[in-house]
Amino acid sequence: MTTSPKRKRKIDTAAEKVPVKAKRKRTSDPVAQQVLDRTDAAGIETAYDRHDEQEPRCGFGELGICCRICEMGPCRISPFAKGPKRGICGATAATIVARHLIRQVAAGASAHSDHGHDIVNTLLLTAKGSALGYVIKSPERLFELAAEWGVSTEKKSVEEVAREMAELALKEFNNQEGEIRYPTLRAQKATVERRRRLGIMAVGVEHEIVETLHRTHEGVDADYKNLILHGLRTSLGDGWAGSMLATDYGDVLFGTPEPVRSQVNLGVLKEDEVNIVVHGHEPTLSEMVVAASRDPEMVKLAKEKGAKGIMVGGICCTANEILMRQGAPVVGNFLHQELAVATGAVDVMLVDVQCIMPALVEHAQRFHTKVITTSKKAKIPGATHMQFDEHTAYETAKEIVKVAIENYPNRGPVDIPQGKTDLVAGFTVRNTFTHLGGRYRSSFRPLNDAIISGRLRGVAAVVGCNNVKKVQDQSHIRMVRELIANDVLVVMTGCGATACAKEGLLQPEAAFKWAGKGLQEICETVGIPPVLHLGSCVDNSRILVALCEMIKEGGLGQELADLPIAGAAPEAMCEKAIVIGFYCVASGAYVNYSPAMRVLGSSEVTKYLTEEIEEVTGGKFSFEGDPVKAARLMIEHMDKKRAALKLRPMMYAPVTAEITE
Ligand code: BF8
Ligand code: SF4
Repeated sequence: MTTSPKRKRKIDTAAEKVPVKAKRKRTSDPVAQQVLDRTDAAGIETAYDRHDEQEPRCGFGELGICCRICEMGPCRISPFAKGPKRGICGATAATIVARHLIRQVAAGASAHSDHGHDIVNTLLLTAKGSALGYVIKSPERLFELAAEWGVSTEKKSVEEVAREMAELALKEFNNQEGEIRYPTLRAQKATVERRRRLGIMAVGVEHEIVETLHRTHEGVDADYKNLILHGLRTSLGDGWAGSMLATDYGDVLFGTPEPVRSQVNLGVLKEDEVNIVVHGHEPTLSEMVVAASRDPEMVKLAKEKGAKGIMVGGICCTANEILMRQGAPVVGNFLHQELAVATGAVDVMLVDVQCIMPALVEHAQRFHTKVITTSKKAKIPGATHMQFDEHTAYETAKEIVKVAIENYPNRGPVDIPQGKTDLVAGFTVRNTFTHLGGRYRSSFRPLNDAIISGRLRGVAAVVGCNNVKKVQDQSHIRMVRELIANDVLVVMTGCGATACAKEGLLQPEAAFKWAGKGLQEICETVGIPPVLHLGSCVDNSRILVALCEMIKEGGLGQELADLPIAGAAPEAMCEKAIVIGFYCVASGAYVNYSPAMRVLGSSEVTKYLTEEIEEVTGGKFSFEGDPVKAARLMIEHMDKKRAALKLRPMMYAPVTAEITE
């Protein structure tokens, strides 16, 4: 791991060295490449072109040392011997970097948590009978949560319990005193005590976000360590409340996932069917659209227009939501959004919130595709807006499906690349480990035993986005291949999971091709892939819970920081990825994050995040840009933890990962 800005820039900006005009390698996905070749030939612009247009980047921005928080600014700190070392108010590089970083944490936390808030609210409306079309699909999960939260269910209907639970959950968002509920219910005592000692136990989701904005206002908190501690607290409000509630209440409302087979990549689009691509994040919208597309009235209408049926597939995390619960096909990850439209086969691109490129609208105008926005929080000039409202969700979903059907005959030339890959998804804390415990026993014992005996080295969570600064999917694939070759069980969410799914890593057979012998034995016995898809980005909370369960099972230490585990976001793109990194480090995990956060302009902040913070939370960051080197750092960390726990040596030597993509 490197901390000096100079060295770091060398790793993370390798793409910048390529002359702007030369077409650099943009994707490791051959299916995506086919479409890029066509967009190039037709002179159709994509995010890759806009990336190149931005070169060369502003060095101050990249290093995080420009501040525009107050109207005396903007101020810049010189990274060189000469030039200003303080802003007009006296803020140093460390203050500026830390302030901006925790603002990013707060923005990421608010994105996840606002999404969680909407799901809880939809459950409340459903319980009251005013959200037409929604039903509580998993009363079992609801009653389980009620038992965990100490809410009596005796002589109460499902709706009564749901209402009470939703009202309690809403308080987690706007609590003004006390603590969020999940850490004491789910984390270890030592972890809870550590957080209390540090003063980083979140009071409520919004409380911490508001305080972040206050602390980072001009002339408030100037102490970088104090700022970062509050960033950790804010992130815990997301990971252990906002996101965790999104997952739990999503499971109650839309059903708890079970392992499911499906397919991924642009080849899932259908030449002879109406194609609706749902893109964004909230299952409240996508679940209804999937249901409406299966409505016999809609199917009949589609046939009248000459289509054989209606295909609903997803992009980004909404894809993961409908994949996990409905087995719906995945059209692609973040950098597939423009490519899907460029096939000419998308009749409607339906978007809600987050990760939606505004460029989609202009791009879609070159084809017949209609871009429909649905959230009052996310409108794009030029798009058709059809306001989605929980009270009338099903009706609106049907209207949207109708627009797609009506648009089907308007298609111009269609060119769908034939590539698609089979995958298995739908893993959760419970069902994964029911598998690992054998068919009849739900227990983490076999997982812990496999780690203790040296059959498995540990568990790695590889999560996050695509980033146009990197070759699409390449870092995810290379890192995961290296990890599984070294007997590390990998869990994934978000666009990273889609990247590896496209590569075939989410099939049980992948274990025989690429995993080390120990991991292979586990996969064979249990019938799971070496890489487990745990869902969307808010479902990273499933990983936190799984880790707590591992500690509870015994033999692997007292808190999360003791476990032989590591996390990574090798193609991180947005503020949501930053907050995830933060709550993992706050929870005691080692996290490799790349491209590096924009902190390298302050050696103090960089050192704090990559070294000193380990003394505080038990976790830390590294910013290694090479995915294989990063995987080795993660393995090194796991080995250090294994040694501290005095676990047995690894049973098998790693296989050499032969990377060809
Ligand atoms: O919340 S992985 S690009 S889709 S942010 Fe966005 Fe990143 Fe994809 Fe999902 Ni997560
Ligand atoms: Fe400059 Fe300080 Fe204002 Fe930032 S807050 S713009 S460093 S004067």
